[in-house]
Amino acid sequence: MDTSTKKNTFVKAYPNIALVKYWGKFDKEKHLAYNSSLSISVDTIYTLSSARVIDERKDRFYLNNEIQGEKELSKIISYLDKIRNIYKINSYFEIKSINSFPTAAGLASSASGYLALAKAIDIALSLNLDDNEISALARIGSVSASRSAFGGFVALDKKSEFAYSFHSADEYSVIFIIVDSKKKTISSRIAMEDTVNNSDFYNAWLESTERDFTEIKKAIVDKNFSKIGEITENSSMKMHALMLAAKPSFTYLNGDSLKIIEKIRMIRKNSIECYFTLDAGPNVKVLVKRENSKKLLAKLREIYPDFNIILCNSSNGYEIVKGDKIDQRIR
Ligand code: 2P0
Repeated sequence: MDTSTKKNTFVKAYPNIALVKYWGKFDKEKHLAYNSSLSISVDTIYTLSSARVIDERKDRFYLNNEIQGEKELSKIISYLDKIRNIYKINSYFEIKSINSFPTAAGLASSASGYLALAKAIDIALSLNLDDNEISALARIGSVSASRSAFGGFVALDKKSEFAYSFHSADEYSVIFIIVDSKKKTISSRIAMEDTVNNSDFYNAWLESTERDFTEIKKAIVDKNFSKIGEITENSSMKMHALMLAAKPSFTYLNGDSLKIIEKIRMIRKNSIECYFTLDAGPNVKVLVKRENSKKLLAKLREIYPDFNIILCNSSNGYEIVKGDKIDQRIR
């Protein structure tokens, strides 16, 4: 790709929502996960990123068209330092990113964000990495980002460097119920360290999660939605229980999260089969069969008129998009 083609080239990456959650790193430098995880990649909400080598000695980072100060920039710089170190290069970058949804609110923005960034760097440096290598490069930014390299159901084996596509997920949708779009006050990294070190349940988490991982794969292949949903809810509740039982105890859940969990159980019992999952934040994601997704969306919007509720189908992984129009949107 020559420089003129690269100029208008953007990476559009999508978040993924873990059904079997990853929680805890055994190698904090290399970002290798203690446990296996399995996610569904979603469409509709995305991060759009470009990277360009600049003739300066410091990186620049624009997020949603605003130049970022030291705090946000330092995270990007430490990621780019890792890349400079791996590829033994001395280049500095201007990174431009747009998130179509709230950043760092437990909505997997780091997954789409680091995947978009990894691929944008690959393009800027003409590294020609394959998707396994892109997955691994995104992982050193954020473990969950490695799963956004692929579409459908995606698996990441414990301690593995890259994720892999496990199965199509065309029959399923995820509805996001955004109860709070503020940035989380405790980062996932800190929360994970606290639970690994201070939760008596951590070993039980590791053992049961490998079982969940094996069983959900079977349920996906068997198209056993009830089993997929049962494992999904249990994995999420176990992860939050780890934090509730840490010393000191903390939680990402709030009153709205708990009320919505109850409501999803009621809807499941009375009308539409659907299952909840929550990540490092109070926002609720609901897994539903695609054939019922619009009906469930309408019902949830009627019940919760004040919350932003977004319907996503499963995505096919990241995309490369080109064009001056996008270039103008990202100034
Ligand atoms: C996951 N989460 O499997 C789990 C479940 C949130 C809850 O991975 O420290 O941004 O950068 O590896 O990947 C969110 O944390 O954390 C996450 P780091 P990441 O999706």
